[in-house]
Amino acid sequence: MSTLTPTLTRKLPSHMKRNPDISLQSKNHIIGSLITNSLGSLFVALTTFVVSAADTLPNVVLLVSDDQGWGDVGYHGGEMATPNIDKLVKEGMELNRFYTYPICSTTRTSLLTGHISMRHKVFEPFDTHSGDLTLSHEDQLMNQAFKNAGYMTMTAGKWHLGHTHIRDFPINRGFDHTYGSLEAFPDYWTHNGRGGSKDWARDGKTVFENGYITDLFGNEISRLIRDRDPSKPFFSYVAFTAPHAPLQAPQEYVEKYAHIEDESRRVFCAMVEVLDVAIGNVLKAIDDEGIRDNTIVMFFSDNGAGPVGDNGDFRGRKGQLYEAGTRMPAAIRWPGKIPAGVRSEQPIVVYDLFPTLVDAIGLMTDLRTPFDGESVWDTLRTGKTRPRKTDIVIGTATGYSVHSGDYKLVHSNINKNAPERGPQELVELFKIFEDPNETTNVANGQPEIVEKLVAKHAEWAQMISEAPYRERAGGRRNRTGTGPVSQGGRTGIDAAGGGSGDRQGARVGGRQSGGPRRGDRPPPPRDSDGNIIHLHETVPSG
Ligand SMILES: [Ca+2]
Repeated sequence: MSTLTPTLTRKLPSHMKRNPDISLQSKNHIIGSLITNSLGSLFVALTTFVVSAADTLPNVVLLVSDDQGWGDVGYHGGEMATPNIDKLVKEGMELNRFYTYPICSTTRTSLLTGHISMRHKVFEPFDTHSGDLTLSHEDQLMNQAFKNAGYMTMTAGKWHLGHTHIRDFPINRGFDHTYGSLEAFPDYWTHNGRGGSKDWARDGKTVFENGYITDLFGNEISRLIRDRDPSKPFFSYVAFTAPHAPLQAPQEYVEKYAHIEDESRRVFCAMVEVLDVAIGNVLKAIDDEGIRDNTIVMFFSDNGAGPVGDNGDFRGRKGQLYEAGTRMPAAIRWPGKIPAGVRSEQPIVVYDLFPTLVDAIGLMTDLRTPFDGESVWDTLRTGKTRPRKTDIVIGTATGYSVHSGDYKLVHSNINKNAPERGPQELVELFKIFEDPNETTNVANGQPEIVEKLVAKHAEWAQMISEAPYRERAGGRRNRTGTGPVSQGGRTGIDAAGGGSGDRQGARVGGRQSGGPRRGDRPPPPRDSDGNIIHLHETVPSG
């Protein structure tokens, strides 16, 4: 394929050179006219045509970690071993300014829709209080676009984009193969979800397996890659739960970090290392299948770390709009297409990925709402930076941030449904390239910039101001330490506490898993054994 374009453009009439949409049939016709020129041309043209016809669309593998902070990777000086992630960064392009939303479900919504999460009324994690919230059924998801293009689509990991209504389950959202949990943070050993019952399924059917979740996700995707129909390209979305709470890890990995005094951090580091091993497992499957050169692999964390993780010197933490919550370790590899060993300083946001992949691969989409993001494929091909065409807009249920040129605006506490005695509305402006740690608010000195950005993004502020608001009282699945536990033939460690809750203070008074939790939406449907039902036909009537 790579030699086809030069061959054509060298000899094409000028009006055709300008037409990037030239069809294969047209190319064939043109080749037909070119081959009469000489025997040499004949050989070149036939060879290149055969290569282009046999060429296949690239596979895509998205490796997403959960609450892994900026400093929780080896290549950023992290204290845990992540040789596979580090190698991926070297073999691909390091994305040094890659932004996500500061919370799981909002990042995942933006990733799969190519839209600003607020557009779909997703401001917070999908959980017991999410009401009838659903990932948009109005618009095509990224994986659906790949499926329509003939890709085999697979996902392993946590879904966290709807667990109450069957229509929202991943098996009904355009994935040929699904594996893992519907909810956010199943137990790493028992695979039990909220309420203490099984939340673990393959292709929509509950399965009972032994094993540590992170290993299982890596194994599943590796197996699917090895067993795939090689005549079809594949799209793989791997949504690891590590190193999100509950803090649990295999003992042999925890022992490698015995020098770390804090038990929670010790287990967290072990969780990240097992994550890295699982990523290595997937990358090995790609290599063993001989498809490395035709596979786009992207790695990133879904949001910044909670208190057990390491967000480097960045301000804030998970759940917040400051850089610690949103600027993530990330890399992308596509040998021969994306220059290796380059660090890109191009600001990229998670909802750019869908339009970027569409652009890079030439996918057709069927969107009702245009992308909010922009293709950054031109910058990935070259490693060069350029001014963005669109601002980066990131939001939560209480505020939003805007990256625009040299500036970052953070507009906080604008939800009208928040208690009056809560934090007061706040506008901050940072020169984000000069001041990446957001130490100096320059809003007072630059009122015209603030005014312009606030006015420009009033639509999002309006949505956030009217969003449902809820206090996050109590903890989130902080588990009490139980010492070594034997699960799935492997000895593991549960660390005390360590839940990386979404809000500062949410960890106080953590509850044990297993008890019922009050909420304003029904719990997931369950079968007679209490397992969460993943398939439509097994839902009890009524
Ligand atoms: Ca997360």
